[in-house]
Amino acid sequence: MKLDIITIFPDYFAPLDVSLLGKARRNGLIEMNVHDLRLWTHDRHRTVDDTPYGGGPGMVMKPEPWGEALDALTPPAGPPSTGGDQAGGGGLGGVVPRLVVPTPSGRPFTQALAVEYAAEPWLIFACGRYEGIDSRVVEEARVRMRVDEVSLGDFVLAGGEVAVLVMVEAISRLVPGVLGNFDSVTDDSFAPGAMESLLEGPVYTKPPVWRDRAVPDVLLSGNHGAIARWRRDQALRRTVANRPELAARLDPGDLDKHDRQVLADAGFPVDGEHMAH
Ligand code: 6GU
Repeated sequence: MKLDIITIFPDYFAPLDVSLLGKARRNGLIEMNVHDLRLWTHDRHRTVDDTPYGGGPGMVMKPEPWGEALDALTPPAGPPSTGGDQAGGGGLGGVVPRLVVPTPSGRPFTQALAVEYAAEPWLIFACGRYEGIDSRVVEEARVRMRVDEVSLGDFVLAGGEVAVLVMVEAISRLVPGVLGNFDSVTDDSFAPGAMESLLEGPVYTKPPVWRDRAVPDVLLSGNHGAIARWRRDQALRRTVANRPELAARLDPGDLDKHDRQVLADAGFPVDGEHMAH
């Protein structure tokens, strides 16, 4: 998989060399390139922003550097090239990249979207700053490639860089070979196809007693059925406490009698057809 990141702050992406991502990069599992948007400016001050039409606070990113950056990274429009893999500046054979634009006005970034992105051969991330990028950039890019404006949640960051780090980490760990242990992906709380979104319960390791606090006996019992049941109880309780809207979406058909008792004890009774609340 190939990832291109366009930003006015390439230094933000130093963490891509660390830990899991650094290893995936060094192993060649993921090719990541960070590009300074100012390379595609031509004035003395390397200007990337200007005042918004219609007035209002802050600044807007100018379209020209973005247009040139995307042109430079992507194959030219038109019939498929016959010139082999290197045709089209930076192109990846006949592959068209998918463009991801982080913005608080975007569609939610979810585990399902991370799974989708992890299956793409080529992603380009366009990090906006200030009040955002001139809208014509996304409009024009859509003519040539799939474009998603994506948000991490209902809060506002100062720019897209940190959001892209978050997305790249979520995506990369889903690329086959990046994580050692494939189960840690399929067990994810929000793994699509898990059908049931339960938060993970608490975890413990040695020593068995720490500062007078013992690890729950059941986890040391060797009784795998009892352990699985206990973990599910904890997951149900934590989901009700921290994410009642997820608990409300549980399919009653997936809940056995014991589940219903645990939910009722947590103040979240199941009414048969639909969840209460
Ligand atoms: Cl993707 N970008 C910015 N700037 N702020 C955000 C965000 C993205 N997601 C939540 N807040």
